[in-house]
Formats: sequence, structure tokens, C-alpha cells
Amino acid sequence: MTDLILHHYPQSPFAEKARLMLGYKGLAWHSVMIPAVMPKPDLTALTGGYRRTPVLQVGADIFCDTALIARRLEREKATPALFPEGKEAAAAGLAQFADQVLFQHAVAINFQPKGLAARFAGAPEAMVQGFMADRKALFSGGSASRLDSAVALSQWPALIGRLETQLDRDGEFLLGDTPSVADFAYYHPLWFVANNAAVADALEGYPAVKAWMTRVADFGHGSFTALDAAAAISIARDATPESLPATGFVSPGGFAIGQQVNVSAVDYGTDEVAGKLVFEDAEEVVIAREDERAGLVQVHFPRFGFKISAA
Ligand SMILES: N[C@@H](CCC(=O)N[C@@H](CS)C(=O)NCC(=O)O)C(=O)O
Repeated sequence: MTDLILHHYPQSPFAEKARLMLGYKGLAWHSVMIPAVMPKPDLTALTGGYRRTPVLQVGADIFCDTALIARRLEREKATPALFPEGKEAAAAGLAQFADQVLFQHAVAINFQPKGLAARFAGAPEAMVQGFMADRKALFSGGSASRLDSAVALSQWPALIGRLETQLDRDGEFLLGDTPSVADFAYYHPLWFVANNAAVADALEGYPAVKAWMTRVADFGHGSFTALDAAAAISIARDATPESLPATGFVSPGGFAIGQQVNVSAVDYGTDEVAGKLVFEDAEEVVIAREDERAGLVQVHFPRFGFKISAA
């Protein structure tokens, strides 16, 4: 089966970005719920250790990180485009800024004491402690550090004020009259703030931003049906990984196709995934690995934000 399968959980902002991109393209998909904290044995059977949310599965091919998921969805259905022709660098560059900088601000604003109390209202203390310990571990060993909430709150008016000014003056979307990946990347951190009543006032006073958020949310999530994790693993096991073309791309790290390598995120969630390098181009790195439960799978990573090292 080569249907699209999204592994995610409802509260994840990056998953919301992926769900909206699926909706924007009018795609049908299967939804597998994953835990918000480690361990995630069913997910890592597919990814080989990558733990972040969301992950897109297409048969025995596993796509990590929404920056690459966006490109895979573009391949699935070219129009409407996430990377409009002639705006490739602007779309990807703005998306990258939002996924990193705007997202870290939204997390810091959500995780200030009143935000945390509202987000976990009624949850057992052990669960809250477990979540915080998991997120501390998520950031250990990576290049990113958690942003202080006072700094985030201080910088927030600059980030949102610019957005307000632009949307008020020009265009329905960030690159003009049609949406791009930049809109979905800017949207998900703001959705995270808007969904927490204790901190949602950070979006007050920005009417053009609010109107744009409604336009983005209106794309919806496409049509989806629930799938359980065991079924997704069986689908991977029964599928043959897609054949990948020889590109002639010169590996900047000097890696050879067929070489055993480790790939990991640079910023956070840096768990290494080991496998045989099967494809490299300017945007994507793919390794093949054999899993006890999922069989032979190919795990795809974006080049930007990930490092490859010899095993
Ligand atoms: N650059 C990644 C970031 C993904 C990310 O940070 N996701 C968060 C959830 S919104 C996460 O993985 N948190 C830890 C977890 O879910 O285990 C992407 O674009 O997919």
C-alpha cells in the first residue's frame, strides 16, 4: 500500500502543520496516533530511532521532519503548490525561520508557569513531571537550547508585529495571493499559543494575523481514517521501498552510496538512526535499514538540520 500515513498526536504543533498541508492539497491519508513522550516503540520500529513528531509513512518509506514531508507531499500532488515556482528560496527560508525561531518563542510562552498550569490542568503531577523530564532529555546533546520565557515575551511583539504589518498591507498569504509552506510554518506556533487560554492573549491586538489564521485553518486536514500502529508496521513490512534514482550528486561529506552511516537531527531530538546510505541530493538524505518488525525500510531526512556521520 502506498497510501499516506501520518504518525502524530493531536496537540503537536508540527503535526498541525502537516495536517494542514494535507488539507491544503486535498489529500486523503491514514492517521496513526503516537505517544507524546518516549518510549515510542512502534514509531521507532519504522524510523530506527528518530522520535520527533510527526512522521509520514508511504509504504516502506518513512519521511522525517515536516520540511521534508512538505516536499514529499508536493511530489504526491504538485498543485496547489507549497513551493510556488520562482519563490522556492523565499518559501523554504521563511518556513525554516518560523519552524525554528517562531516555534521556540511559542513553546516558551506556552511553558511559562501560567501556560503550563492551564495546559496540564487536571493532569496527575507524575504525568506533568514525566513530560517535563522527557522534554529536558529531548534537548540534551543538541545545538538548540530552550528559550527563556521572559526573552520570548520581550521579542514576541517584533515577530508578530511584522507579520501584522505585512498582512495588513499586502496579500492574503505570506508570499502574496496564494499560500506556500511558509504560511503553514508560521501558522502552527501561533495555533499552539491560540490553543492555550492562559497565554492566548499574546495574539490580541493583531487583527490581520487573526484573519490570516482563519484563512489557513479553513484549509482543514483533508480526509483521513484512523489506522493502528501495528497495521502501519505490517504495511511497511509488506511493501517494497521505492526505487531511488542515481543523481550524480557529489556528497559534501564524501560519503559513498552503500556506505553505512548514522543520521541525526542537529538541534534537538538528536537520536542517531543507523543505516546504509542509498540516496543523497541537495535536499534529501535516505538510508535503508532492516527492522525486526517493519522489515526493510528507507528512512528519509531533509539535508538541512541533519548531520551524517560514518558508522
Ligand atoms: N523540525 C521538526 C520539528 C518537530 C518537532 O519539534 N516536533 C515536536 C512536537 S510539535 C516534537 O517532536 N516533540 C517531541 C515529541 O513529540 O516526542 C519538524 O519540522 O518536523
